[in-house]
Amino acid sequence: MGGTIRIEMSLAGALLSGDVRALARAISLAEDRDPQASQLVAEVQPHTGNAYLVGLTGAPGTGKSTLADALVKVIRDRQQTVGVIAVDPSSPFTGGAVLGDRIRMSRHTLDKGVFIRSMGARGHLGGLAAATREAIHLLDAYGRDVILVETVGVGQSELEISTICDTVVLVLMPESGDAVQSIKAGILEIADVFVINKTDLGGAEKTRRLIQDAMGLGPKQAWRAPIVLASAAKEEGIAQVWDAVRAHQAYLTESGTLATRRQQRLKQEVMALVADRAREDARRVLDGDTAVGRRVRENQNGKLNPYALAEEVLDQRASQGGS
Ligand SMILES: Nc1nc2c(ncn2[C@@H]2O[C@H](COP(=O)(O)OP(=O)(O)OP(=O)(O)O)[C@@H](O)[C@H]2O)c(=O)[nH]1
Ligand SMILES: [Mg+2]
Repeated sequence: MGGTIRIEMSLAGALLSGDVRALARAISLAEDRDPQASQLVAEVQPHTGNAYLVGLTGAPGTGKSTLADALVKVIRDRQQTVGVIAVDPSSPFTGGAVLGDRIRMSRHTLDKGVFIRSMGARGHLGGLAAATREAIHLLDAYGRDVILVETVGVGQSELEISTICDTVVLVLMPESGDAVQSIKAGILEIADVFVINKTDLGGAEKTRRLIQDAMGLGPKQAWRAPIVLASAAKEEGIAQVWDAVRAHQAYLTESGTLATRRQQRLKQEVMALVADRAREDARRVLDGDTAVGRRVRENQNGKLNPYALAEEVLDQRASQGGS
């Protein structure tokens, strides 16, 4: 029909007008690391900044997806629209097809106030953080009141989530040892709200005391992260979880910390973009027909000085950038 190009050109407009297929397509472009996605984000940027971003993180299997599903219901009951992004670095799946999450969340599929999307690495290692940030901007511009971002707490991702979201909810479960692990790894500090999930299994009080004691050892904070006991599967304590998030939001707003957090976030995002670009440029210089590239490729004995080579690459970049 020859309509593809017209659709392409109006993708931003369609997204802003509330076309859910345009949103899904835009997020797929972000996931593919297609430059069109960055263009789109730039275009819709004036319409962003209204969504409240909530991160759900924690060890595998603690019930983050189940909690997200239960929270969606509470948020909808309170007349707010919501977008959910489930970030799964281990998944090569495309188009938001992490089946488990899909099925679990399927009761919301007919509700236009709910948009759920899984994001996998799609073979672009390291690109997932950038893709997630873009997806958040797109959902924000689309007009969602709340965006929930689920990340599995492995390695750095927990620390990263605090640079992406306004409120970080750390999901733990009783008797699993993950609370102890989190304490040891210094992860407690990133939590604005603790949720001890699966309280129906028992042992939650012990875990609560463990966290309380660990928190007591740390420096006094202006915001004392509350510990909420919940059972996502039984939908118990979920309203309390959401109330705790809203209380943290109120604290951030009244103390002026929200603005600082968002400045930090912008700074982090810019630094990440600069680092990505620099890495790409360096790769191009080293793989290209350049003196420094040739020397690295022809090197046999490993006796070249990497610092000097890095300087050369940076010089090369600077001279290329000037042309
Ligand atoms: N007993 C009990 N089981 C729960 C509760 N919440 C979640 N589960 C179960 O725990 C398992 C893991 O739940 P998910 O919601 O997939 O956990 P997750 O943290 O999203 O898992 P990953 O995304 O794989 O890290 C599922 O079998 C859930 O049914 C709860 O409150 N009580
Ligand atoms: Mg999950």
